Amino acid sequence: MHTGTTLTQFIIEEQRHIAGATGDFTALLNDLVTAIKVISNAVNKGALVGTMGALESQNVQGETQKKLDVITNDIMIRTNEWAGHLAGMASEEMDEVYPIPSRYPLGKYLLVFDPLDGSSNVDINISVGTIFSILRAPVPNRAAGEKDFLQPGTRQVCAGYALYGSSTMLVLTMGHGVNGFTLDREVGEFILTHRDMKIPADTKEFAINASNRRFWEPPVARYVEECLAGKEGPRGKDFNMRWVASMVAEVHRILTRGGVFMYPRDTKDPSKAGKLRLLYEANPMSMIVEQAGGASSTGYERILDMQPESLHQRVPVILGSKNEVETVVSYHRAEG
Ligand code: AHM
Ligand code: MG
Repeated sequence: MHTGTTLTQFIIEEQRHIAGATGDFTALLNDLVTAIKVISNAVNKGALVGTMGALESQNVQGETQKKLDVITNDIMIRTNEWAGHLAGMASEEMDEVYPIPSRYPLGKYLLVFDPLDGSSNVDINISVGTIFSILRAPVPNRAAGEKDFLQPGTRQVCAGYALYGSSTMLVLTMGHGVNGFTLDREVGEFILTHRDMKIPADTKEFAINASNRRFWEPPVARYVEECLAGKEGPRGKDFNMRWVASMVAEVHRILTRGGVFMYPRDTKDPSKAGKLRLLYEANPMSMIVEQAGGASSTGYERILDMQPESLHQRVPVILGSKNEVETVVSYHRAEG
């Protein structure tokens, strides 16, 4: 029986096209994939292994940590720190850059991740995910500090997410399109199932947390109002709405059938530019969406062009089907 193209085979074949590739990147991705399989297993076991529920602790953003936030962060660190490919790691769950312990060699890449995005969904058995971004260390083989991580999203070497849904999937871009792999649990391998994923340019589906409506800025309020007006309104078509509160599930739906996702800037807490974080949520998702033919913006600028100012910086996010994102951006321009 033929299993199809495994993720390992896919990555090695991709690397063959890159002159001077040493295999370091392939090895790094292999470790990352191991971490994702272990996390998938932990998420899937659920209440059987006592990992549900919250801890007393809060993360750097003042959010209550779930047990699985901490467990999955640990899995990412332990699986990726030892092999000598990284000069440092940063995560949603850690205040500071994680230095590679001195007993291990340093490498030329930086790994940034959200180990369990959408973790408020864990206790209710709804899809969650891991989001990651790989950058080049400005100085290879030297311990990286915060500044080294503050690179615009256009400099990402690789971005991806794992979705722990009804099946576990890994969706990946290395800057030449987007490919999706499904975990065959019995075989223990990710198999290429979604080659060259593309987001349709038009859509009739939008996603936003409408409980924040009274805090929205006028361009977003106008856009949503016009969608809700349906056939009789200025858009001349009926729209559908979804909100999973799990960005990975949301982006995966958009990659599969189109749509627009918004976590815009609002007036709820003026000290926060948005809810989602630039380095390990907005940037990797924006690279994936653009590589699949979609668009991603804050409403005012392309997310991937932003110069990050700090590790946990927040940013407004509007991403998905190209024509729809452009409509929202044009409403921001009109207001501005
Ligand atoms: P998290 O990293 O703490 O899980 O927060 C990010 C998540 C996203 O996955 C999701 O789009 C958003 O938060 C949902 O927010 P809200 O609960 O405000 O709807
Ligand atoms: Mg998150």
